Amino acid sequence: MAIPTPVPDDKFSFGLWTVAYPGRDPFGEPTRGTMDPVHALEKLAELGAYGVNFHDDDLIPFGSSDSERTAIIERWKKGLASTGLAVTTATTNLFSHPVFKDGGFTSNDRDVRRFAITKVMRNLDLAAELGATTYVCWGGREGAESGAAKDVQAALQRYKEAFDVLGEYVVDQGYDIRFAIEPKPNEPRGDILLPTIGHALAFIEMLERPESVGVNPEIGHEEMAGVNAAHGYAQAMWQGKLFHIDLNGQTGPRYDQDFRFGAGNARGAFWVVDTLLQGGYDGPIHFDFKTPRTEDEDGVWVAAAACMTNYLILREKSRAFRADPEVQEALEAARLPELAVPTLADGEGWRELRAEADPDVEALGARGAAFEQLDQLALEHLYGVR
Ligand code: GLT
Ligand code: MN
Ligand code: MN
Repeated sequence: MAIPTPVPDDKFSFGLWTVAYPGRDPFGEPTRGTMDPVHALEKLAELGAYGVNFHDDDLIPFGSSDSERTAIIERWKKGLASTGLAVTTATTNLFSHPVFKDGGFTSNDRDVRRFAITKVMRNLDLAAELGATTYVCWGGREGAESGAAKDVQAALQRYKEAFDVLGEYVVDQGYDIRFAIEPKPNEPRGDILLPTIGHALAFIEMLERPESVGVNPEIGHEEMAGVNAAHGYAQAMWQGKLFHIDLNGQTGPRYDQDFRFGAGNARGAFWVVDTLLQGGYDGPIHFDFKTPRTEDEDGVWVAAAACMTNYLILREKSRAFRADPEVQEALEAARLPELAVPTLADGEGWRELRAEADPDVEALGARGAAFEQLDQLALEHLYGVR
């Protein structure tokens, strides 16, 4: 199989914090220098990316004066114009500064909560100015390490209040922006609120404007929770809530590895790509990875390019899998077309169903499901022997 080259039409995007990650971890100092944001734009454009996104503090260091802020933004805008990269999403850093040690929207400290909402409003203005239509909210510090210190019901009420106020702000300002909540089970907090896609989807229904809030699931975070990431993406699409995606690599429930996409659980990555293609997801294909601190800057660009290459490889494999006549037969044998047929016929209700004689349950129980053949065909495509 020829490996396709990434082009802007593929809609690949990267967080500024991903390529600029200097390699700091809880046990060690950075192994790479600070990356100039405009240099990041140039390199990403050269590699074939389409877009970029950023936290307020990734671009404008926390505590910058108004004039410093304006100069940074002007330079950034020039970089965007000369590289042609789009700003697909933006987000707020509500986790690095000590003020956010107990979270932003759900901190027990009311003054912190008020500051957090204001910080988001300020960056929403910049997001709108730069044309971002999705605003990601990762509540990394919204959580706890201990029991009584967090009244979870009260915290969720405050979380809802923040989204309701911010939703009103976006409407009043006339911005074309939707919010995307990014779930994560733990790290940096011992336990984080809204730990999985399912928790976030349920939370969204409690908001004043549920239609303007969706999810931004990250593969690695779902795998940290031990759940099937592809199933989560599918449910989010089914509910019309897959507003954005974070693709990366993770091997099972452990610390957040943030490997380049396609490293880690390769089989899980294949099913995520297949799920996105089958479900018609057409938003940016965003990578949220961290290059290991063993690498220098060259290694960063190897890893960034590899995220796109691995996506394109898996996209080809998913297409080939779906187009394979043997797979179509196996899908039929596994009754996939039948799953798409409503259980009750048109006009039928519980009365008709209740009146029906029972089927031959023993014969039904003896029917094989024929799933193994189908799954083996998928693996053979993935392993490259078909
Ligand atoms: C942070 C986190 C990511 C989130 C980002 C958005 S920042 O690096 O690990 O998963 O997507 O705030
Ligand atoms: Mn992560
Ligand atoms: Mn992420």
